Amino acid sequence: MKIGIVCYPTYGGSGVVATELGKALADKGHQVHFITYKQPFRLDSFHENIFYHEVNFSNYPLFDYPPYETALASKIVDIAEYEQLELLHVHYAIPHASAAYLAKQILKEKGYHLPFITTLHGTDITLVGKDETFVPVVTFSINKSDGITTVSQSLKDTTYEHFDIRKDIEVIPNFIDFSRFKKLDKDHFRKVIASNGEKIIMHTSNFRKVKRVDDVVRVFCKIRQEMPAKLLLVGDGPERQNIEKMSRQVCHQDDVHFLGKQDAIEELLAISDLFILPSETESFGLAALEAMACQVPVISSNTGGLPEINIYGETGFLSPVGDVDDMAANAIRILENEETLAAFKERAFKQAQRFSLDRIMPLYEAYYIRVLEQASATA
Ligand code: GMT
Repeated sequence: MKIGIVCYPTYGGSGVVATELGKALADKGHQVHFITYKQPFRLDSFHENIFYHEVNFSNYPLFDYPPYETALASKIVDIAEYEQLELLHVHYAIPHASAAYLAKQILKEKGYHLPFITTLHGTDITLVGKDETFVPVVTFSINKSDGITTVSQSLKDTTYEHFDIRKDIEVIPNFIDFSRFKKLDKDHFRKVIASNGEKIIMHTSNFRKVKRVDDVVRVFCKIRQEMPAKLLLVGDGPERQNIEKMSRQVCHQDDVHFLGKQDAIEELLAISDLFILPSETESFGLAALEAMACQVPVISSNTGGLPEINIYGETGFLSPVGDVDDMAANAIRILENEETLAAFKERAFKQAQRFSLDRIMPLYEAYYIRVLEQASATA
């Protein structure tokens, strides 16, 4: 199959999922064409079945807001015709779904049929999409998609709740590539960070308000009162400076490490004992699943799709959003006893296996075939 994939190429879950899916499809012999404004950061090596097409546009002084959507739609038209794409898969509705619809209509005028699937990832629905400004276009372009998927049941429910969607939505959860995310032996590294055997707590995110990284620091302070521990904060974003300031006031500076953006997350997870994800909303929580794949239990908020991956009392614990006392108490429950910790680690790993790439990728392939059949029947 010849598939076009549109996604955000930078750091962020939706771009990671789109890129890893494209790579897996290419491994299975499909020809995959990424269409984005920058090379996706996980597209880091040559593959005979993967092609990258950059969306570029000249920055004419009249454009206070560069018309990316128009440039993207034009690029899709060009690549679809030239490469004879059979299907387009766009990740994150805004503005990819409306650009895909526009491209489809232009191609239709030329007698070319290009069905498209929209995968909703979370903030395109929960935060940005619900902004009144976007509602008409998001609703229209989701309804015009030939196939719609969400990454969790929770996101499917939220989409129906907040948008007037008249089509079926397929839930296809995010996945883990176990050839990359596995327990690695990094004991030497652990000794550098926690030379006195301290427990290592980790959080990774894009440091946006929705991630509530300040709660991570508060929970850590409470854990630190009970046992020696270190906190690794991985990632960068708008809230980082505030969090750094706050942590200097409330924690001992040697205990909290701000590591910035890191590519080799699996190496840091290899030395971690606990992962904290206290987000306000989280449609899936890929970061938590990556932790579990590396045998790290998760303390999370009880929101969005998180209960679909983090199982209470088995792979970690879930607390109401903002309840740092409960999160800290649960963290201590897991960490204070080595046997308990080992049992949580093992169960976290087992649960992550349910989301292996080998299990989830065929769901996408089967869905592609179904959508293509339906679309050609109605074309
Ligand atoms: O806000 C983010 O965390 C980034 C965002 C994205 O689209 O890059 O993540 C969303 O999609 C991820 C991949 O499907 C999910 O794992 C995240 O839960 C989701 N983020 C939120 O819902 C806040």
